Amino acid sequence: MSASRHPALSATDPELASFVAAEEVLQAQTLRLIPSENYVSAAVLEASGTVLQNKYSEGYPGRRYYEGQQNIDRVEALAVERAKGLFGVDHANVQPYSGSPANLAVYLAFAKPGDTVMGMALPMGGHLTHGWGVSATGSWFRGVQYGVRQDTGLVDYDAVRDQALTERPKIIFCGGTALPRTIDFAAFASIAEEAGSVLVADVAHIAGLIAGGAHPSPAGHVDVISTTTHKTLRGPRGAMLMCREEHAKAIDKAVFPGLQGGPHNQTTAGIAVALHEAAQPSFTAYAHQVVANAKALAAALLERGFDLVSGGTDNHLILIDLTGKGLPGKTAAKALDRAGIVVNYNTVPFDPRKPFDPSGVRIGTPSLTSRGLGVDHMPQVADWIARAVDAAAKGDEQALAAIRAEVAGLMAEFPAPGLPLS
Ligand code: DSN
Repeated sequence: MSASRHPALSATDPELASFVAAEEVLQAQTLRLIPSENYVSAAVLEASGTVLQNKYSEGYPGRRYYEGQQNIDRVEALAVERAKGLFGVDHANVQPYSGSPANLAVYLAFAKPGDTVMGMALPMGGHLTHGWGVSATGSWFRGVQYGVRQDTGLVDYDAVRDQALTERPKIIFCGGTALPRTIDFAAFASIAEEAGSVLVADVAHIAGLIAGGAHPSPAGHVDVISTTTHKTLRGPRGAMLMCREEHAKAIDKAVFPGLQGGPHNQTTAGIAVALHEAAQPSFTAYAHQVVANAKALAAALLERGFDLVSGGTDNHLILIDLTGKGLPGKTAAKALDRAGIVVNYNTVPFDPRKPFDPSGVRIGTPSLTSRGLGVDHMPQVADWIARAVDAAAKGDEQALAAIRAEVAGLMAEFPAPGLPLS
């Protein structure tokens, strides 16, 4: 960040400004493969940093507890209309602060403490808030968890049905954070109907793919769609809950006054801009390119002897099981970071290792696709990953430094949205 780009921040707080500047350089020069991250556009960045954040707006458009909402109401109503149009839903609430509060609001709307809720187990690819024990959702509710088959790495829908019919959960969550395969929303819908459960699709990871037509939509199949806005959807850090009209009141009441106070209006503005961007033909191309890149990267990794959970990917995400490489996921992730390739270590299904030092790394293509990298670059990316893992196993720091320089060289050719430095 140059002083001319953020003159007031640089003048007022040069120390903080230097941290932001360093982060901008880091994001520009590294190959960011964390599948839940992305680059927002300059327009989303601008909208997220506006004076809209000076307003308190508890309530909803036309029904606020504070005056002076002429402009805020228009911003939120625009975001809501765009969300409804893009995802084909009856109702949208754009106020949840992020994914976890959004999911908590779902519990508040449909369940009582102690009720049984069902979701994918965290180590199998689910999310903390889908009833996992260490989360409030697993403490306040009776969480029962499904997983994937050990032989295929895929969800066994017959097993999910049997479990749902035995447990009769109030809520079933589908979706997660480490799922490389297409979610069959219709199959979940028939299970939820049989079990008498409210079905929630947590599409935080794949919302952008759904918006761009690169993953089937849960709309029409599920009761509620929960999503963050900052992953493949390429918006600011926030969330949305979308639902059928019959659930609109319950969802709105749960978000406010049930759980949250005033919405973050500057974030709502950023979400509105991201939704506008996601409705453009260029975003449809982006979403399909994300998937094409992930498939090409998966194929290139398989060629280099990597073991991928479920054998590959249908979406933006690849889960690598490093057991066969003899390197723990955390060691690999840290070595890749030193090589300028940013990933996160992750459990793999049936992982014999602990979550803080698991067997896998999780990677994805949303960020590199936002920079314009295509399928032709994926063998190079796989090569860097293979070389870095090999170097880590040998403790070869020079090799990692050499990869870092090569990565920075390629990244310099592909400026990132919102990062003029690159
Ligand atoms: N932390 C997010 C992710 O990385 O997938 C999920 O909440």
